[in-house]
Amino acid sequence: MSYVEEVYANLQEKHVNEPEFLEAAKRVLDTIAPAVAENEEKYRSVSLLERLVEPERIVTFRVPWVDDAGKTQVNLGYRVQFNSAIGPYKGGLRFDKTVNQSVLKFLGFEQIFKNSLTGLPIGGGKGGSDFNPKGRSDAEVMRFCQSFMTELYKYIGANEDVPAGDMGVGGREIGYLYGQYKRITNLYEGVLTGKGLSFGGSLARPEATGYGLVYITDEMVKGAGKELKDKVIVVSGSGNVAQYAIQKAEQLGAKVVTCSDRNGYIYDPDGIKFDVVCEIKQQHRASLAEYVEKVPTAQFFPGEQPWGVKCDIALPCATQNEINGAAAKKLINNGCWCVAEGANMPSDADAIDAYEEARKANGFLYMPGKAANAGGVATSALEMSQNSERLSWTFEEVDSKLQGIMAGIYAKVAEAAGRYSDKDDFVTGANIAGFLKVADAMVAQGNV
Ligand code: NDP
Ligand code: 2IT
Repeated sequence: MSYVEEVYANLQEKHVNEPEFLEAAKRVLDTIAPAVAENEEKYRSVSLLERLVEPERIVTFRVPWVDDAGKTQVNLGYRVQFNSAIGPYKGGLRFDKTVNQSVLKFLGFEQIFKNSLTGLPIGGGKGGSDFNPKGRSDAEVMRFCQSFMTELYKYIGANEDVPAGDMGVGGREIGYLYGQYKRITNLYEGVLTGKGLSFGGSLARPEATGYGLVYITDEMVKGAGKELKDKVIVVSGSGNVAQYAIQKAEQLGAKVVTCSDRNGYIYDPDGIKFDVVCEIKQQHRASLAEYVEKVPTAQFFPGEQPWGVKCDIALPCATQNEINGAAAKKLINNGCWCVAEGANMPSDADAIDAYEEARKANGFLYMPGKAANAGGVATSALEMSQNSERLSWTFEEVDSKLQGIMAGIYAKVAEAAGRYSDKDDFVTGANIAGFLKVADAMVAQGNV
């Protein structure tokens, strides 16, 4: 058995009830094997991989809060502090009923390599709760956030662990969390990112994940001698990442014809209207079914996903495992030649096998989430820099840094792909380029 196989076998035995985490760990371990082999003796002697796959710390706590009817509700809260070799733990908080330790460990593990790829000094972490914000009033969300932070504040800090948003956590939740942190600690510090502009947030952070996704897609498409202009794009999701991916893709001359939510998907042959999606999702917090009331030429397909729609490029921006093998084949058979992931791990193992087959046959382009959606966390790190120097940069300054970072990630990923596999094997490229920096720092810092 090779070193990576041994480590995975032990992990599988130990965490048999954590399927999402095991899936993420297996994918990374399988693809970094050639880089591990180059240094196997060294890595084995310091148990590098055995340490890499276990979080430095996980905190779990109960979150009691009182709903509008006066009843006490109890949720679970978590923070997975996975790896601090290259910087303070950094990663989002997810509030969704599907949250559990396995999901947060998978997200935290991915975050280590994503954050490394940005080139900025941020370690990997993730947290959240099984709290379901759907249908809750503002006052309920505030009370929940205050209770959550009343426990979490003990474990975080501007130089220790800096959470941000993820699914179900946007500007509103970050505001309530920040207020409670400040009240308890008396500190006005950059302990959270994605803050409002009036209290230390960065311009362009809300846009950053979606914009960054389109910037790196543009790089990848250009690298293959093509262009984004006039291409038809299918987007899933209609939250933070999807909204700004739609806006930037349209600004660059592509046409986005779908977006989706838990209720179904919208097909708008004239191009999805960014303003309408934002109004429904940011202001009304409602179902996308409303879209057809405002744009009668569009169609709503309840309970369905958009992967059967003919397109050039697919940008999955909703959730993990939203594209299975059959969906991936449908995309490819309909002429799709490029997938870039706005969500974390939206393609399951069978889907990735289908992309890989298409890559070898016809140069299918696939950029995995840890590279493609790194623009959000990279801009969070830029928010941390602004907070530290107590200055605010202009939108143009942040956006131009984001573009540079995404171009840099593409270059790093393509370089590692060419060195360790085929030049367009961006899965291997992203995992190895992310891994090498973390491995180097872990070896240098000794057995901690
Ligand atoms: P939001 O909560 O803003 O939006 C999530 C969107 O996905 C919503 O439209 C939601 O539908 C939809 N969705 C969620 N679960 C499902 C499901 N099971 N089936 C169908 N649709 C679903 O989250 P974000 O946009 O922030 O996050 C989306 C993805 O991007 C996540 O994987 C997240 O981890 C990842 N990501 C986010 C970053 C960020 O900066 N926010 C950075 C990097 C990655 P509905 O409207 O009905 O709830
Ligand atoms: O998955 C992610 O990279 C995020 N949710 C963003 C994390 C951050 O710290 O901005």
